[in-house]
Amino acid sequence: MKFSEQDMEVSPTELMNILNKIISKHQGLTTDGFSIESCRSMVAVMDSDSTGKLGFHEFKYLWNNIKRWQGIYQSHDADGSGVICAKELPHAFKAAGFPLNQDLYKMIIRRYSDERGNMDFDNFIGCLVRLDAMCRAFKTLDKDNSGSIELDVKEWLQLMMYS
Ligand SMILES: [Ca+2]
Ligand SMILES: [Ca+2]
Ligand SMILES: [Ca+2]
Repeated sequence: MKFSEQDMEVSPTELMNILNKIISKHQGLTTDGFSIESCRSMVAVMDSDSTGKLGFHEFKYLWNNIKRWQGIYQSHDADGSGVICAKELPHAFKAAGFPLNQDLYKMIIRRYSDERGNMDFDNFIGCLVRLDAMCRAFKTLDKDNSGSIELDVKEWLQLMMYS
């Protein structure tokens, strides 16, 4: 797919159409499709210049990550079930650059996987987009690199409500 820098402003609906078109061409990716809600959330966490859409650089960053995470999804679906089960998840997330502790993995499964602990492709991408964006937001706020940040209620709400 080709994108040009000028006419590049992707709305949540356009993002949904692009992603659903792509997954329809891929076998081995179990998914019930990207919903408008998950695309609105992805645009929100990626929209660093607050335009409500993804500009060229925002989209390119997202795009490159999705391609990389798709490869990780497929190579870490060890049993070939088409979904990432609870056992496969820590390995996949580690490979994506997110070595988390057991409690966080459990929480992520609770939020993004189905009742049997399986995560499908759109949930996997939605989760990683958010995780990546939240880690970057933290790093930006942690100006002295101390590993902890201080937020007032306004900053907290800005972070939480536009995501
Ligand atoms: Ca899904
Ligand atoms: Ca934007
Ligand atoms: Ca699997």
